[in-house]
Amino acid sequence: MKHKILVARATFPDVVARLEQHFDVESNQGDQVFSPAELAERLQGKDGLFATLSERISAEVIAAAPALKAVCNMAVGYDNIDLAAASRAGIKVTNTPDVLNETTADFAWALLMATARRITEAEHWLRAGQWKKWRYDVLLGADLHGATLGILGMGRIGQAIARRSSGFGMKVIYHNRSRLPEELESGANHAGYVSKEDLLRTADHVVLTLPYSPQLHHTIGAAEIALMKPSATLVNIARGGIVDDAALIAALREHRIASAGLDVFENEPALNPDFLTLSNVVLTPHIASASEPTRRAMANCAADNLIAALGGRQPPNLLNPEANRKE
Ligand code: 8YV
Repeated sequence: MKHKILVARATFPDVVARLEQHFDVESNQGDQVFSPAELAERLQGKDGLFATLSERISAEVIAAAPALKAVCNMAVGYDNIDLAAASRAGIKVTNTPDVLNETTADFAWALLMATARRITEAEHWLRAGQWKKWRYDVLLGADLHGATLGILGMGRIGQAIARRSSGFGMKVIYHNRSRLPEELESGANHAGYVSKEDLLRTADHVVLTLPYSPQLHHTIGAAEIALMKPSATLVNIARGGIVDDAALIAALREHRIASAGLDVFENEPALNPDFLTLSNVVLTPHIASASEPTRRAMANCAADNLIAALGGRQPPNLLNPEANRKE
């Protein structure tokens, strides 16, 4: 008999069709966002879950889904899943690393450039009919070339961002939980390791690419923003909650830093409405990985993991090998 799975959100129809070759699939192509109670109900009798970051797989949801054996997230981040509770319940958890590195790094640059050179603000100004004459000081921004780029969180995506900086002749500094091996620092990343404080003090542009965990909640708050240059740009493509949004809004309003480019927010998609009142932010709806080929690769990666996990094989991107085997 085929294993039963739930595909929690709409995804590429061909990926659903692929899953249907292996499983008895309940798919949510209507794209309803399930409440935790609805999710728990849908998981009754399900062996596997194809999840996205919108599904909170809490200890309660796990306890309510005794048949569940695998949760395969279509995301590299997995802060939506209580990994310890899943491991205790013998549930294998997987993510989708690597397939999104380059696309996400491209987007970090798009957001950084739009923010430093005030592209969104300029377009709004133009559309509002304010472009009446040339002026020497209209919409002056910050340079990227020759500037110092600070990358906080130097994992695979951080390194892909660093590699792109050489064309701009930038100096790259980074801070990470652990320092990169010498050959990675001096090679294509050409990045120097500094403390978080030195990074914030020295960088002209700060890009955040660190994964979220409760220990990293509000890694950037009022005190950290106070270390940054008044001319600095802050870009967050990591996760909501890494930045204290209220503190950032206050700093942007008072021009304590120049600008911010944000793809992720606390409580997204219900972002703090005060962001909408500021002209020195570029706001995007969590789309850093959203190129057609990459989102498709992520969906297929999650499907590969699910097929392996329920097929009795080691899933390629297993996050919790400690999960006791559950038959
Ligand atoms: C996804 C992301 O779009 O992979 C991640 O961790 O944040 C994004 O690439 C999102 O998480 C989809 O679930």
